Amino acid sequence: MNTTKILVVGANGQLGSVLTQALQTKYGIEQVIASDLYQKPDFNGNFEILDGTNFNQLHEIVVRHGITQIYHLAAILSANGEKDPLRTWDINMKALLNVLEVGRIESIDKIFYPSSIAVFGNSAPKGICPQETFLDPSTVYGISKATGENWANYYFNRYGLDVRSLRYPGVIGYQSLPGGGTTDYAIDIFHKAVCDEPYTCFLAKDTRLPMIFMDDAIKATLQLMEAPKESIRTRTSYNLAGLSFTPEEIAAEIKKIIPNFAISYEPDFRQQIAESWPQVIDDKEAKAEWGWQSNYTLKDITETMILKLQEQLT
Ligand code: AKB
Repeated sequence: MNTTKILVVGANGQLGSVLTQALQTKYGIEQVIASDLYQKPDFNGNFEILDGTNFNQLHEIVVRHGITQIYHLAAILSANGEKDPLRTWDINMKALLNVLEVGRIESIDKIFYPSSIAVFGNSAPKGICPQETFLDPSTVYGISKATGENWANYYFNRYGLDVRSLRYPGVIGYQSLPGGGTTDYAIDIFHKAVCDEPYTCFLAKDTRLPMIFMDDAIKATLQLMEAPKESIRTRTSYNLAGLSFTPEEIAAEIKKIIPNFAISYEPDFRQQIAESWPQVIDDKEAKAEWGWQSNYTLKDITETMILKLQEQLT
């Protein structure tokens, strides 16, 4: 009998929507409860309206469905978060602490908490950034993620709660749209290219950032959550790398398929955020401890993004 019952908090988001489908495929549609502030009209499966900052609502849903695992994906991202820092802190932290507390009270088997490369700031190495380094985030989103990592570690050490976490780079996928991040340009650019429109990039052409293809991000998440408990030696959050590139490099790759594609650069406040992040991530702990291996090159990603978006948008 399948006893795993999963709650996805923030199932409407860029990663949440794709991860929900992957979990439905893996565990069966009845075993997954998606939740968010509202239900999308085309959603297929079990859904609960949930504001993650409301402890009682969360607790009631967890008890009623007999939830055994929680994937907590709801958060305000780096660029949007800067518009209202105190609200961002409040929402990001309250929702996480609610999930951890419910996890503790209801003896939840496993919790997934996404962290981000936004935990790194100007004191971390820009070149190749190791797992263990100084964390001085430049955004309130990054501060909330770095703090969240420490709370995850605390709940593991203090209560034995099995919380697992990845520091995602920018996630690139055709299935869903991002919302309010600094790495969003790497998805916007494909939407414009496929619609034969010019793209004005909000980052400078040589801004190198760590990214990962959606399929790899989902694979890493499922792999981490399936790994035997004893192999998870990092209880804050694992560095996770896919590849790193600049806007100029991705534009050049797009032009190989869409030669007329035109790009210009008008860096805004997000440039400063991007410059505070590392350019390349060292994920050797993830590779050694639970067998992580990334699969996609910039060429693979560009070809797949264009093909899939052409099917969807044209
Ligand atoms: C963002 O740009 O804020 C996110 C992230 C790197 O966590 N995509």
